[in-house]
Amino acid sequence: MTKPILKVLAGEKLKTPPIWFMRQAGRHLPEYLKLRAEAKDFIDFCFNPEMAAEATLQPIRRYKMDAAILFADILLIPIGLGRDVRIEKGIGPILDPIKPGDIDKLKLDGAADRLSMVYETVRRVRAGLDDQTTLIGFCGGPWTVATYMIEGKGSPTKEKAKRFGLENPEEMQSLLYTLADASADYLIGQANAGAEVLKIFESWAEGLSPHQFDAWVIGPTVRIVKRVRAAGIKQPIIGFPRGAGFNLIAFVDKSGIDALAVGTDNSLSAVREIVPANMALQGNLDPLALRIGGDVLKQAVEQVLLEAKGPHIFNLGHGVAPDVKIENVHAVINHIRTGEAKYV
Ligand code: 1CP
Repeated sequence: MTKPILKVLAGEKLKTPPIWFMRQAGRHLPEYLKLRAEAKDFIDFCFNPEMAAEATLQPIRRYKMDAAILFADILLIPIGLGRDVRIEKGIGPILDPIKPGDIDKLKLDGAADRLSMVYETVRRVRAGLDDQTTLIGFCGGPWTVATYMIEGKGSPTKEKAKRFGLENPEEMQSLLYTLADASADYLIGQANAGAEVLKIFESWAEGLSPHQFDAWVIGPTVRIVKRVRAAGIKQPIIGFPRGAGFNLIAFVDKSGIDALAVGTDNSLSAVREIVPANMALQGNLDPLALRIGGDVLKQAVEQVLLEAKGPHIFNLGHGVAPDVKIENVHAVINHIRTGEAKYV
């Protein structure tokens, strides 16, 4: 095993941590915006293996990141299940809000097969990577995907989704388990096509009571991990329950994930205390520091390096924002790889 990310995920602490950034592909890159202008819409872009593979590889060429993250979206799964999803410029995702009575009508049978264009993207990306760069496939956490399906759009409070779960607990479980099964099959498809690591983005795990977190986040995650393992898939799985707070302890204990991506709201050294010895941690530079640059960024990077004891993959605590300057990304990478901190 020579790829640095795979070594870290196997429990090795490297002198220089490997690096990749969530949302490293996409809107902060001029080459992405140019390519994106050629597609009819964002969903078409995701389903076009040539374009999606190119977008995946763009940050690898520009930054020599240690991992490529498949260019796709967590909201392809609802499409596989037969729901409409649009991504509107300046607004974000728009879906037809799902009602309790619609859940039985979701088309679980064949859901992951309807996303097979994504597996073709995975094959193309793998063929374009060298022997040091790892390809990460992913799905959304069922709760996070369900919030978009129920609310019909991004929501700061997720109140509608929480009400849905509290007022219709059985339908909620059925929705989350349907999403878990489709997502597991989708991850299996990606792994079989060449994804070397799998990640579950539970981006909206914040603000749940321990009971809600157990039912809506941990239960469905366990279901995904079990189904993926039952299919003989050995790829390490990174969990990212962003904003989980104290619920992180139960998540690490019960979910079955192999590594943990840590958000900006936790300290890596505190999280290290609650994970099994040698569990890889990924994170957790503040995305705002990457936007600001200069001394703020330099100090934030040094803080992360100081706190990351044990196996560590350097990343952000959340995604790269569209207004991030390319030279700031270069400065971070240079600082970590050469020890030279040239921030402007
Ligand atoms: O027009 C465009 O270019 C659309 C913008 C965009 C992009 C570039 C969307 C719509 N999705 C993506 C790509 C994407 N999404 C990737 C691959 C690129 C990479 O990481 O380098 C990945 C892994 C995602 C996953 C994703 N989509 C998440 C989980 C990760 C996270 O950042 O929390 C979530 C929550 C989404 C939903 C989504 N998709 C798109 C938007 C604008 C949103 C809403 C995000 C929000 O509500 O803040």
